[in-house]
Amino acid sequence: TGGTGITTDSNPNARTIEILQKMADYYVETKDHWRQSAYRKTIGVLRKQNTKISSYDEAIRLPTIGHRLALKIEEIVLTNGLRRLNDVVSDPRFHVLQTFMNIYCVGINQAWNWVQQGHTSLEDLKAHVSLTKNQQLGIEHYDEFLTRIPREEVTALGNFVRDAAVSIDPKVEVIIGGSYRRGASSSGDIDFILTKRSTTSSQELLEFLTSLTNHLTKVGFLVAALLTPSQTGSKWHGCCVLPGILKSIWRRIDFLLVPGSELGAALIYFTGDDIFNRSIRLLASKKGWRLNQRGLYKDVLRGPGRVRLNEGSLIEGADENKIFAALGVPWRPPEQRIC
Ligand code: DCP
Ligand code: MG
Ligand code: MN
Repeated sequence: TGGTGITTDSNPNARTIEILQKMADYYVETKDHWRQSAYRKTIGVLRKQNTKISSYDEAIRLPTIGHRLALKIEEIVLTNGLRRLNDVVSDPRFHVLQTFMNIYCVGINQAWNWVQQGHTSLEDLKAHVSLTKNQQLGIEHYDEFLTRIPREEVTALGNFVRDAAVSIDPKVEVIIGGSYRRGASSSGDIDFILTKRSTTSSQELLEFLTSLTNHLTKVGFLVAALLTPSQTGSKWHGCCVLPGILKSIWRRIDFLLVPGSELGAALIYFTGDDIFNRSIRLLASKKGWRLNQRGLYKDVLRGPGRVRLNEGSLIEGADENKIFAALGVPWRPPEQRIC
């Protein structure tokens, strides 16, 4: 598909791989590195097979596949499922883990620590653990942050921000990226790129961002700040509502400051999806180049363990089309950047 190194799964073992992958995901979540790696290796081996592996005997003959996994492969093919996966999914700790991981600003490590300390609910956390301000906010607005934002609302919120931005600096451009730019009918949050053609550093946009967030806060659009450029350089994360609407849901909103010289690379990064980004970056690195949210670079020197030794020299940053062209990848409209 399009030469980006993304392949569709027409493997004869696709169903087996799918179920083993769910088990691997579970072991990632429970930090069982040993099982995680056994499942990953097995999946890797199955991917390389041109025929369907249906029995214990066929599976056990393959490299790295041991007794237990061979049994599981046979069970999957015979029953189109796996009892162990059902057990795992009905393990209450797994659900608690997922509940905790759905709190804004809580990662797997934090969530798993809480599970292991025996906490089983959000109420538990509120009563018994010390939470950061953002985690508290994440719990207070737990259901709201998990509520998808309909596309029309993203458009309306976008127009509100655009009007405010243009009134502060008419040369600033406001682009909605993320899942919205990919054409999604609903989004988890709203991702804005704020850019100005003439700029070469996001520093030049900091003053504008401060005016914008101050203004949007004053008019009741921004209702919380979660992360500001003083922590990150070019990112502002927070929450917003459309003013004047009764009982409006708090929405997650992200601003990314992008100098004009980096707009193309930033567009690719902030449009995603994340899997597409990983695959197009991998493609660049296979050419000995490097793609990040600032640009496409060549002459990247790497030492032992592929450790990068220099920045490389810039091929293109400003133009999204030119980055695709330089990589030799046919242009992919944002709607098709879903993996
Ligand atoms: N991104 C990435 N890698 C990540 C997270 C994000 O490359 N680990 C990039 C690709 C995403 C973009 O940033 O498309 C915006 O991130 P979001 O988390 O907002 O994801 P989406 O907008 O794609 O989806 P959602 O509708 O859930 O917000
Ligand atoms: Mg998003
Ligand atoms: Mn986002």
